[in-house]
Amino acid sequence: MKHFAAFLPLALLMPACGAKPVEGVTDARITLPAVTGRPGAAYFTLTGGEAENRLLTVTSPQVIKVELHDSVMKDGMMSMQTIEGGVAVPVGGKVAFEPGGKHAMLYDIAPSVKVGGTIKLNFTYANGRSIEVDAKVNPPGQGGSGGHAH
Ligand SMILES: [Cu+2]
Repeated sequence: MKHFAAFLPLALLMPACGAKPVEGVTDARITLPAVTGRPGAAYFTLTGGEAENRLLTVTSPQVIKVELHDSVMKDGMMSMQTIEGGVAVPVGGKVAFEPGGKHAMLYDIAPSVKVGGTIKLNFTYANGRSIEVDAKVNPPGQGGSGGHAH
């Protein structure tokens, strides 16, 4: 009975229609740098599944190095911090990586990656799961590249 009682609040979080939350990545897109050689940025939404998970890394076969960053306001200036230890994805929740907030910084993007095309992004989670998505490639400046000057 003790275990059943502990499980109940979790069940109440589920949508009324009975649909189970699906862990995944939606709306993935990247913005190319305005100047070749500068980093680009990737944005996406993480959706939580039936168990809490944690996004650990984002990688791409077309990018040398990817870092997870958060944007923070400091002394009236927007600056970026590397996210340490990954990002928690709650059960059935959503975590948005978007301009002005969390993002993945893309260092050294392959020249074959062009506006209008796609780029492969791999999302690796704490439970060992890996999700590959094709992200849309947007031109520089679209989706707010402000605050990306490292
Ligand atoms: Cu950044």
